Amino acid sequence: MEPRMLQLLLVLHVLALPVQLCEIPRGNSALIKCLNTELLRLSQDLSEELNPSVYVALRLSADHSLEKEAQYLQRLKNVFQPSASSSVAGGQQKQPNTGRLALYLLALRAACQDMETLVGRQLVTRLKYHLHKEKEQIAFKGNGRPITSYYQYSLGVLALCVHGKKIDTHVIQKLLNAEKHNKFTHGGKLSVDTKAMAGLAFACLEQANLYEPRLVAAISLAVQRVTDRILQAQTTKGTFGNIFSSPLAVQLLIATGMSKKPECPKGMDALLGSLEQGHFQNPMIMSQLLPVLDGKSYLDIATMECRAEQDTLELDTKCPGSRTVILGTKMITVQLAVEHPLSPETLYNHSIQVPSGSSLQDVLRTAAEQGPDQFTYETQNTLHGPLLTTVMGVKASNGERRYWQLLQAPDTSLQKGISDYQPQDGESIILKFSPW
Ligand code: B12
Ligand SMILES: *[C@@H]1O[C@H](CO)[C@@H](O)[C@H](O)[C@H]1NC(C)=O
Repeated sequence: MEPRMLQLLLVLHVLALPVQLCEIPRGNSALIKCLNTELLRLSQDLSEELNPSVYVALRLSADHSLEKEAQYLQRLKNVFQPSASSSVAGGQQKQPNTGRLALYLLALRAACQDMETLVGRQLVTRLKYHLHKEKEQIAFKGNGRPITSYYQYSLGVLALCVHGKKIDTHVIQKLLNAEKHNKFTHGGKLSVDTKAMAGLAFACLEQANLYEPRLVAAISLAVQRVTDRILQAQTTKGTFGNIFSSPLAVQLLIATGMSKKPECPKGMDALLGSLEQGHFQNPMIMSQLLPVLDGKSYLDIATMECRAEQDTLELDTKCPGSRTVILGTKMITVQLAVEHPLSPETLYNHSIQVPSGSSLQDVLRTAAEQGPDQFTYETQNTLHGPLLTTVMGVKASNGERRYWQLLQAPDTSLQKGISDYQPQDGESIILKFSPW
């Protein structure tokens, strides 16, 4: 054989090697860069909710705009450490919940901030106190449930862990118990998102070298079980749970060295496919996704050094149509019904006309402007977008563990919130007061 031919064969052989690891096929770098740029753009948009998770994603990326990241960090500090800045507008900022505080601490670690300062130590103490309160709730008042959720509880444990802080073993024990007894649910169904977040927390604790062998053994077992369950949760489409829980699920697989399993590249394919089709529009989900596409997980925050970073990310990268929604001139009809378990009749049931391309939130707004039965509703801003909290005067309260579930008639739970979901013509939406 001619030497050149041999060379060619060798090259072909290398190219044909199967992609065993959960790696991103090279051709997708433009797609990933667009996601990165979109998150950077969101961080500069003052009308967007400040979100430490967006900051974390920007920091975990290989490509940076260091100046813009620094500006965003400063804005986060102004909100989360109002004492540090003199005159924050309003001044009466609500205390962040466990999860937001945890995300903020993750952000500080991702910025390589020195925590051995007065403010730094105060923040760590505050998060420890939050977890203590959550733990008390689980043990005494909450019937095995924390104040917020096991998702936020896990975020709290993870955040302290990436800072190298030792966590009260009782706090860890409660999370281990919850895992054992399948307490990780989302509106009554098992939650892959929560499992993945708990798994990330366990994986961090396992590597921390701070706990006695018996506890470490229990933690290792939990890591195993959670990853096994997540692998089992893979659908034929390749997602783990639904597409929106898959970013965190793949983070866990990356963090636990499971990326060699065939499930991982399959999951990655599903994520890339959905990204290409523009299914990731929610800043929170986008921020959970970007690290995955760089082969990273939240565990990698623990070892970040913030040195020699590539400062080349530009806002003006050309990307296919971003979040701008074009409302059609065509009108569509959406049936809107409100159900409450204690009321034998539906509280409201009318058809609403909106321009095509409208969100469910637009439908609610239109319904509220129309008679004769007055539809009323209230929302609350969260890092995920506007959460529907009150309908027809009935408020969903955390204490009672009730929420306004969004359904497509008769009983398909929507996978998006009111601002992201766009109903089709003739679709029937039910707002149902449900337990979780
Ligand atoms: C816990 C949780 C819930 C709990 C929240 C109550 C509680 N006390 O914690 C309950 C069960 C009520 C809930 C409800 C819903 N959820 Co939910 N939820 C989560 C979960 C697991 C964690 C959220 C969290 O704590 N974040 C961390 C903290 C720090 O951020 P935060 O902003 O302070 O958190 C608040 C918001 O996230 C808000 N919230 C929770 N879910 C949703 C969903 C939407 C669309 C919005 C706007 C807000 C919101 O509740 C949190 C606590 O106050 C995420 C998983 C994930 N990957 O993020 C799914 C998740 C956000 N939920 C989701 C969905 C679809 C819903 C529902 C729309 C389901 C439905 N068909 O009704 C409803 C909301 C309906 C409404 N009224 O507007 C999806 C969103 C997907 C997307 N495309 O954006 C996720 C990603 C799960 C998934 N993989 O499908 N959820
Ligand atoms: C609302 O009304 C429509 C027709 O008017 C009916 O088909 C539908 O079953 C009603 N929905 C509920 C939830 O009662």
